[in-house]
Amino acid sequence: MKKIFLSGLAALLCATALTASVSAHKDFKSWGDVPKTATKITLDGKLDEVYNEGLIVNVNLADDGKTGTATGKAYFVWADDGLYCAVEVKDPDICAIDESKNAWEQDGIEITYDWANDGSTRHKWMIHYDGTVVKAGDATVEAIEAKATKTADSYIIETKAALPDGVKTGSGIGINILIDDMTDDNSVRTIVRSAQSAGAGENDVANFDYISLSDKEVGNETAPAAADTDTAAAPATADLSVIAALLAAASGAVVVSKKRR
Ligand SMILES: [Ca+2]
Ligand SMILES: [Ca+2]
Repeated sequence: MKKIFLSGLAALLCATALTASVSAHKDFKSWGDVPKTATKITLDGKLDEVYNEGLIVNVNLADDGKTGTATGKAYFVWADDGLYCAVEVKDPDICAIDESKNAWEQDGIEITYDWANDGSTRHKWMIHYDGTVVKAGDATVEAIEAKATKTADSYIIETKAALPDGVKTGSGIGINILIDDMTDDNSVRTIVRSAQSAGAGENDVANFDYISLSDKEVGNETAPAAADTDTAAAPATADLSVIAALLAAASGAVVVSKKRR
């Protein structure tokens, strides 16, 4: 009787776990809040300092059974002039661009935004490691700017997408990011995903989770040292109290040493 109860309980727990994992993307979970940058981003294919204060997402889950080993990190911040996404990719085998192949069969990244966050539109761009932009779905090439830099075994693609009307603080934006990692002389394609988009597919925006444009501000320059002149009296007061404290401590120390004798 007890055995039956326990196996029933185990089955129930399994069923609950399965339901949770299958329905993950239907629940439209947030990847996190994207802060607004007060420091202007330079769109040059290099990581501005302020990206370290942005929303950062690992893109490192490769398709099983493929030869690609690329991993990446996506950084998001936003400003009034657009949503910035920079992806730094470590790819030990960057293959030459092959124009005879499809846009998704080149080393590079894919970014998809569903600006309304309702699964109705698919603004997707495939951006090769050299910064070439190829649009897909409802996207236009003009809607995104991309710059890229490359080293022997890594590249950074920095993008700025203009915010459509109505997208503002508090807006959710359906999101998918992946890396196309070509290997074996550009013949094998490995898709590398983030944990958040694993299982969401490449094009089914109805399954995508989202990011949120936060009112949290980052990158603010620290206030200039005007306090030095405006509050000149304050340090003097502080100095006196520090001296008083030191004197008190010193006299205390004398008392203690007397007691120890
Ligand atoms: Ca930059
Ligand atoms: Ca590659």
